[in-house]
Amino acid sequence: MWNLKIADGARTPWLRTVNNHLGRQIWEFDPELGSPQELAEIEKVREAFRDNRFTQKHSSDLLMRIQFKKENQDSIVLPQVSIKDTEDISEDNVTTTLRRALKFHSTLQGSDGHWPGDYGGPMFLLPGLVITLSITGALNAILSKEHKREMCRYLYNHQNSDGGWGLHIEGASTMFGTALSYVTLRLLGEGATDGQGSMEKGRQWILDHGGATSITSWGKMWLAVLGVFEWSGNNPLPPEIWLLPYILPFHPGRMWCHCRMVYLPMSYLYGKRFVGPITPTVLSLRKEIFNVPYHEIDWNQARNLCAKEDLYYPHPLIQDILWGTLHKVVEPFLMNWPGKKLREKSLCTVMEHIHYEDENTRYICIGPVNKVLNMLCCWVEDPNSEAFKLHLPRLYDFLWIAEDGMKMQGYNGSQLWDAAFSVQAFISTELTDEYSLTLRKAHMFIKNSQVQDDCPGDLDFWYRHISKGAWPFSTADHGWPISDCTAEGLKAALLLSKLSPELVGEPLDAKRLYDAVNVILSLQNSDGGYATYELTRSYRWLELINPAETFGDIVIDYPYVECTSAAIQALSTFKKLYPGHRREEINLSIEKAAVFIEKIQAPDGSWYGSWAVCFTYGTWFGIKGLVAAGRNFATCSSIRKACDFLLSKQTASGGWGESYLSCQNKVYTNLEGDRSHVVNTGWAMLALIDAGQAERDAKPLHRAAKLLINSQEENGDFPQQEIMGVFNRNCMITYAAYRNIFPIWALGEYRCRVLRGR
Ligand code: LAN
Repeated sequence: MWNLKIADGARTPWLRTVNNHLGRQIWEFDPELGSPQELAEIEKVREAFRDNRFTQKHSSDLLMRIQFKKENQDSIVLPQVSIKDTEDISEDNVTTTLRRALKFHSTLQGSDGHWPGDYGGPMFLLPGLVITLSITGALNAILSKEHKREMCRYLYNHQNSDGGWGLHIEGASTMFGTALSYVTLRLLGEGATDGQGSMEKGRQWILDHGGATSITSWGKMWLAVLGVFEWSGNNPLPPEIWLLPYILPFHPGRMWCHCRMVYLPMSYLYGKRFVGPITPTVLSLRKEIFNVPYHEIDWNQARNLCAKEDLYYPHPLIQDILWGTLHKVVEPFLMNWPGKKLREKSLCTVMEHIHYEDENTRYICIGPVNKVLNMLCCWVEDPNSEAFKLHLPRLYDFLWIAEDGMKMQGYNGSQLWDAAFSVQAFISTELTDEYSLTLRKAHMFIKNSQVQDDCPGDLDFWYRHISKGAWPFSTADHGWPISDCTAEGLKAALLLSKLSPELVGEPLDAKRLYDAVNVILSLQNSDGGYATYELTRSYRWLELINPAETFGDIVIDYPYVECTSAAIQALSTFKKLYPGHRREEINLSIEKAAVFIEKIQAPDGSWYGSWAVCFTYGTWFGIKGLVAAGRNFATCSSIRKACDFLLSKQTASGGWGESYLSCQNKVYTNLEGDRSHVVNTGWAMLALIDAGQAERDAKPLHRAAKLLINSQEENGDFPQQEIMGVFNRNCMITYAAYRNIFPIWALGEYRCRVLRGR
């Protein structure tokens, strides 16, 4: 049986850590484990997922739940609450629902204090892992047959009924998703004909949509390293860009760190025109996924092909000219003497930056794409290197298993983020005395996950911002500082510091709180806004050279309503407790940030949220930021408009339900059938409560609360509905803990601020 291990790693010699692996969540297969009943239960949930896979595409993280249920067997659950349409909500109803929810959410907490969970969703990540492992010959060493079986299960489970695969689990089929998933299944050992017709259908989808020549640029790169695409069919990614002076607006050091860190190893592989070993499977794939014989493909034309299903950000003409010139004029020079000298030098520079990133993330790397690409580059540089060995065990940090199979996650988890939100949700209920053990553990986790040091060396040279005092999104070992994670971490730490240390443990040292404040202040842009990991370092027009057809807004780190609002909230909470510390700077910063938030509000009163779906999320942050900055419904027209906006989107069922299409199209879109979603409902309630809706007309809040209460399941859990996270406008990502966190938080505030009128 699969077994989730928490904060484990001490026995693996090639793992480094700054805090005893806190937050590490790894699935291991143990053939000895599991009673016949447990195994049967797992089989049952797998079958149920498969049977409903076209209607419920999101798994419910049931393998973890089954394991935790076993570990908490003795717990008694209060009886379920259900409120009829005509009935009013009593405080008892809410309190019982909350007790049930808090108890259940506590059983999902890991021994180290964090809430482990599924962070899957994107479909283009697993292929990167499997291609890299096949090339480096590490496939069988890293993936057991159980791993492979579960990965195949995952891929088959997420194949759309038309035979193709989407960019993410809920998306319509794309060439990027389909060609890479197909290739991955083949590399995992599946035949071109599988007996079920799934492989045939997948292949047919590829051929019907123009063949793999029309895959997106990232797909072209993966197929090229594998040996099923020619490098001459790729647009140039010259590593020499790293040698240019920083003053240039398109210097990679000025780009969004995710963009910079993905194109860094890609430029190494491109610069070397690296191709892995040509195996019989590779040769066969060359025949399977193209409409014309491989040697007859027009690779020059292929450079700019992209299936219409994949096209979210079409290349502007300037890119075609730019890539054409680089391809035809500059590359031939750099590939031959004397230009080759420059190429060699830039490859060395690129490799230095790769090693720096690897070392300073303990080989986790900033994200799942550069993780496997960096690992591949280390192997290309030296297959026997220590660096490659240090990379291998960290692959497991990205794998997660649920009833839909084993997936590659979008990060090494969302540990700190979920812990910080969970703490705020628990505290909102004012039932903290009863759940102090949960809070104490979470407090430990948060305290020990703060980043203690800046990266080594000259930060400017490595294009790095300060990290000391920041909180990461996942774990301290990952270590990249993020503005809103620092803010949410700080908020959680400050709220906990107000509770009795006997219940929740000693508060964080003031000095470390000051460090966090320092990070937050240092990340504010001159216009008052906050971007994600760094200051905004270049101009919006740089998006013109975004070569990734499937992603929007990736080239620079833009300011976001979420990050800006979180910074205001953290600073204003801090200043109430430490009014003397950097008072003027903090006041100024809060005011500038609030003005920025007002400025970016849409005319209809909403804010576009970039990191979850979408207007309900953004508007929650918009309102919350303005309120934290001291504005209110009476004094601030932005807040009034935002409330009108939210109220206008409440559905007949009393909740809110927003589709991921909102993100892509930037137009508010209800879920199909105007269904409501517990997470959207939670955000909208939190926003309205913060804006004082209870004093004006509490009816919309009662209706929403009733919906949440009636949605709770028998064991205290809430249902997993549609996928709620998003990035780069177009790709969805799972936040498995949100279904518990936001109903708790919203009902907590509802109980204390609406029913009790605090
Ligand atoms: C994340 C996850 C965390 C997220 C929040 C902190 C929630 C957000 O408020 C700010 C942005 C951030 C840090 C974020 C940015 C984009 C990420 C890193 C991700 C969604 C996780 C995965 C995604 C990353 C870009 C996926 C890899 C794919 C590429 C296109 C490089």
